[in-house]
Amino acid sequence: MAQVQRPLIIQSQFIRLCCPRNARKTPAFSRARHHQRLHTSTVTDNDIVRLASLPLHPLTLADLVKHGRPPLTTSQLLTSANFTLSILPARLAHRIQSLRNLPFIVVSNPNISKIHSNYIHSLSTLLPWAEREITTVEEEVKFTEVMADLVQTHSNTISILARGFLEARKYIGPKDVTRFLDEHLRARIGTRLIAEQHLALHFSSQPHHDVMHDTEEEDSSFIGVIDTKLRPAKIVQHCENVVGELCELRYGVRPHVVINGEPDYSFAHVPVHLEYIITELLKNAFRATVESGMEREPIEITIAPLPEDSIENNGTGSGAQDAARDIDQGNTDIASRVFTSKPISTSPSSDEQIRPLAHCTPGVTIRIRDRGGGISPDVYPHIWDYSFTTFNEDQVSSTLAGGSPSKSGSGMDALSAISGAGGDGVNSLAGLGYGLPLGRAYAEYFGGGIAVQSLWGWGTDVYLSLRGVGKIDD
Ligand code: ADP
Ligand code: K
Ligand code: MG
Repeated sequence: MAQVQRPLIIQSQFIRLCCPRNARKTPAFSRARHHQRLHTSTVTDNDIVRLASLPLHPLTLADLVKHGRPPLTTSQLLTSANFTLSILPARLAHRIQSLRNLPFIVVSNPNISKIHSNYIHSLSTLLPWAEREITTVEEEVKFTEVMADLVQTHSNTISILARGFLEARKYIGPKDVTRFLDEHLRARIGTRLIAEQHLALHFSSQPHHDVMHDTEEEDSSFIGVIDTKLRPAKIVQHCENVVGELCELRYGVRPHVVINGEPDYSFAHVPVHLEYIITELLKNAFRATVESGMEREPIEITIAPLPEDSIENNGTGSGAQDAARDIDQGNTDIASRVFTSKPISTSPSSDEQIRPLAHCTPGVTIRIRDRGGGISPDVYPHIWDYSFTTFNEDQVSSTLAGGSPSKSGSGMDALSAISGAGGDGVNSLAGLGYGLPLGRAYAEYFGGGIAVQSLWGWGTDVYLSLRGVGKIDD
């Protein structure tokens, strides 16, 4: 039986990717865990109300790259640390308040309250640092430990929340859960990005950094968590291997992937975001293809860059998010939305969205086309709800036995997806029901989007649009 290759994105995903292996053994990292209970102060309700009333800093992409290309000088690192510190407490306080606004019986669920206490813990760890400046290298190292702890503490959030909301599903409806999670998980994307950017900048600026990279090329293309020369085709190939092994483990077969369009295209983006999204979309395509007995049909992936001048010419035209919604609502104007030079939206719709740099690379649309039978009209309206899934064990066995699949969504399948090795449903092919909505949250974070179009009885086309996160001057 095939060995499951663990996806890159599991726990501490950014750290693993951005910080070389040896860096993770540095004192800052190994001490971080032990430090966590030491320098904390208790957060009062007043602190939370005060911090949550502060305006959220509208984060820009420029903020992420403004400290320069690694290795940073000491003063650049201090600036990065102070910038990070100036942003995080208010963001954590907002999350705490939003958790507290859930119905009491829901917050009382042990899993949801675990997440609440994680946030209280993180804010307590940060408070002693707030309202002062980090001025020495030693302080910066300590602060980096705090950031490493923060990222680590929140690494299992998704599986814990998923379990919590499943257990509390009698008391809160799916639309309310989706509303909460959409806001919460989008905010979490931003908060992690800020913390992980500082971590990555710190570690890639250490003197021992050079010897740990395999190639110089890899060294030069990263600014913290952003890869300025990210090739989507490379991510697709990696994800195809990971998902293919999961698929083989589950069904004994795997479909193959054909990449066409412009496989050499590269742009500036956050690799782990792209990896998460592509993994989830491939899981869906693989599962549908095998369950409808079409595993001999390839899954076709087209990499279609947007024309270079599409951003400059755009005005305020509709973006990929609008396109995604239009397609959801049955608007058939896909060709003009997705395939032409119609730009991706340039105006962020929420605080959580990072604004691109002034000079954007236009970005790319990746189409994932499968022959897996499409999505039935009764399922289609629910696919963006967190926890909604048509996956269940009966369906798998009846399909494999040649019976007709039953559509249902019992929470038990989601629970088993969460309990699977790796947590967060990462090592399951399906069942958590988070793939599409969370994938879309990642895509929309930088002004992109996901549109799903189903040809019921035939197959599904998924359009993932991503804009370049900025042209970064060398
Ligand atoms: P999960 O995969 O855990 O069920 P998702 O959010 O990824 O959760 O997908 C939700 C549902 O949307 C799936 O259960 C499936 O019914 C449907 N779906 C998504 N992608 C496809 C596809 N390519 N073909 C057929 N159905 C799909
Ligand atoms: K879903
Ligand atoms: Mg899925």
